[in-house]
Amino acid sequence: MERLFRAVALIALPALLLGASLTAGSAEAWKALKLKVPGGAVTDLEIAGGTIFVQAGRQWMALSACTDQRICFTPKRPPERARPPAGGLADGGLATSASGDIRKAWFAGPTDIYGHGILGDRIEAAMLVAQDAGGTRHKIAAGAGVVFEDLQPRLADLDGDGRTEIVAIRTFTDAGASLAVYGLVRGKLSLLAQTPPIGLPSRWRNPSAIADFDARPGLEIAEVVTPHIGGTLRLWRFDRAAGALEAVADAFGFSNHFIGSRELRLSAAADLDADAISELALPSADRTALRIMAFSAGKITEVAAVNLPARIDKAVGVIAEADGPAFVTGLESGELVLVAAPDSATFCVENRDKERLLFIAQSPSGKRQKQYLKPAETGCFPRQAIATVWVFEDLDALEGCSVLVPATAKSLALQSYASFDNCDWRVD
Ligand SMILES: [Ca+2]
Ligand SMILES: [Ca+2]
Ligand SMILES: [Ca+2]
Repeated sequence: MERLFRAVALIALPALLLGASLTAGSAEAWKALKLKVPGGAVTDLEIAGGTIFVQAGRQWMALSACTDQRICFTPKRPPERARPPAGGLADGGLATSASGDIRKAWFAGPTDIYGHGILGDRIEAAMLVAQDAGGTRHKIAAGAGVVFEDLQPRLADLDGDGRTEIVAIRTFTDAGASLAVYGLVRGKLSLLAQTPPIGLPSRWRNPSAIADFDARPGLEIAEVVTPHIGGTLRLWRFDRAAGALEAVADAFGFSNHFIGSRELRLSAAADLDADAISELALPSADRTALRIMAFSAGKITEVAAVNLPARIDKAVGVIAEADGPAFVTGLESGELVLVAAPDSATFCVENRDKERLLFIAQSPSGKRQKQYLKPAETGCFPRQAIATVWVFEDLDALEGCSVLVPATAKSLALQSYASFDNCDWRVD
């Protein structure tokens, strides 16, 4: 390699900077890329303040998008998870909001009246507590024969009126789970709207995300109904005046939880195409694929379904790459995967010459990756790792060709090879 790159350095480099045309991305699918994690198998994944943290070999690391390896790992512990005050659910979380009339919410009043036991233990909550902007606490009971089969309330201003709504799973011990919305009404914590329960005991549901999933004002609630037995993805719209949740759309074949787990975040919303409307990533029913779904005109459509080497068992996080958001999640196998759109995923080079040739991709900082490509063969490299592509007849060749790859380029083809930098390249 030493010899090769010394030789390369001698080549005159009038590297043709070809005018790149921004053609539409190819029909290439979204991809899962296995991330090489320092420390090996990932044992835990946490998301805090928009940052994804993973634990491997007892070491916690924060993930960030970076140029050469795509994802960089920095030793760092996630902040301690906020817990409810005394009397709160022991394994519950504390929800906080920076604005609105309700600033904190948590579940309290542990009870064992419901034996479903799918959230880590057989203890659920009998009480919802909210703390308002003035620091006053307000309580409401789940009701007779009813529990909050949930770990942490979700705070959001669903209808954009400046008042905070609380979204919780309210389960009837004889009829299963319903999705409920609470809020302050004249200073009193009140049930504002709820869906019908599923209809059978031991039937649960898990919210996936609260975001603007359609072009209409307000945030919608995306949830998975019966995630353990072949779940339905359902979108709900909150109507405060009508005191109702209105079902907007349905799709089948999802899961965002497995029995016994306290991790409820097996899904994430992100605006993937920069149209200010969120898309949703969540596992398939058997959790061996990450499905990316979009909502429009009352319909749910699949943007992509990315197969994974093992089942998802950790939270799904969003990471902002240069070309747009991508998803990171952990698998039962201890693997960590990045699920990314084709544009941000890879940059592919096609060999249209009639000889087998050696292609070397060089990153902005000088890191190199090589691949031999046969005639008509295409090789792909991580997109952000490409600044220059070289081609040689073989590793011992003294001269070859190079081309600078503009940041806007989608793909590259070598039309024909000729030594001394006389190659014919095509950049798209
Ligand atoms: Ca509101
Ligand atoms: Ca909306
Ligand atoms: Ca969008």
